[in-house]
Amino acid sequence: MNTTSQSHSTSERTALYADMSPHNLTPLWEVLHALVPPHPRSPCVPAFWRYDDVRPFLMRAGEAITAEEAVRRVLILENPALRGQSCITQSLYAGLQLILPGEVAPSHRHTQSALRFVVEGKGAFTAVSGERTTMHPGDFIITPQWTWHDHGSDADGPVVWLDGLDIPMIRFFDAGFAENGSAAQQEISRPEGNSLARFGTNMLPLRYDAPHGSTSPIFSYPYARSRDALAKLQRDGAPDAYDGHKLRYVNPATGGSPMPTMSTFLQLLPKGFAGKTYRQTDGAVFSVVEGQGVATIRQGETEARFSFGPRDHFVVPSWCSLSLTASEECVLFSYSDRPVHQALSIWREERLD
Ligand code: GTQ
Repeated sequence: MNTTSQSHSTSERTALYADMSPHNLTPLWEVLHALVPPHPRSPCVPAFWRYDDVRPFLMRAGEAITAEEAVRRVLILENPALRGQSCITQSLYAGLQLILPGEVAPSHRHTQSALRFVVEGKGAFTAVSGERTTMHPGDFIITPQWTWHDHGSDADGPVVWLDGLDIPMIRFFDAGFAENGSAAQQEISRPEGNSLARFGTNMLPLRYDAPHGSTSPIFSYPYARSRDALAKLQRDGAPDAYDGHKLRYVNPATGGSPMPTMSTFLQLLPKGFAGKTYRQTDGAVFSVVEGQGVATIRQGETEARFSFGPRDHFVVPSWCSLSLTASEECVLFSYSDRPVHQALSIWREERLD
């Protein structure tokens, strides 16, 4: 009896699905569990890019195409589970950009926000809204959305930086606009360091009028300053059991994240640090600046262990648990989509162990 009614309903359902499909109708009950999961199940996987493996391809790209022709000569760090989608998590983009001496990456602007984290070399510059910033390893530099920006290099060797953009988020909202500049390089109207003087000393101009909306007015957060702060924190107190000594970069005018869509962090793990395990809803991309350590990332039953050193990169997808250990004193930069989670009141963190 039961069997009969079940097979009857199965055939009835199959017919229903087939008949309504041409009308672009589909039954919720077949997908409800996946649509409203009990906890996040990211399709992204943890992944690791060793700089020694990546660098030769960057240098080959330098021979294969000029910065001018490429517009941006970048190798995208693609999540292995999302190949072809130009993203490292569902919401974030990451790439390594190469600029060679004398080259120009021409001026353009777009609604995507960008961060640069300098990985190798010094003496390249980026120009934003009429002001140049010279790049040094470990500097965190911002390109606010819809500002003209071009990159160039007076260096004597290659300069490589990590590009972090919110490209997948802007794509999700179908809100991407872009324009090319009329000249390859924008006109410089302010001396270098001007924005840091106006906004970067815990002071603001009297009649402060946020020049870039909710994005930080500071273009460059020099490594020397942030590194010095971490050294003093280490000297003065014990590290957090999960994060070591970890600071977040801020928009000095609001105390919020430097960009509306991305948070950025710098952390120091003391030599011998064995961090406890945590997970967060914001997936994060890490760039190693100094030291040697191991990132252990668990996703469901699968565990990945990445032994990292300077200039390596890795991604920790949403709700994967992470623990960090350091055999040498480490400094790690990272960025994530946390401000969006917080704006939507969906950010969660669990501190395990
Ligand atoms: O430097 O403007 O990696 O527009 C991807 C898109 C860099 C940039 C990227 C971009 C840029």
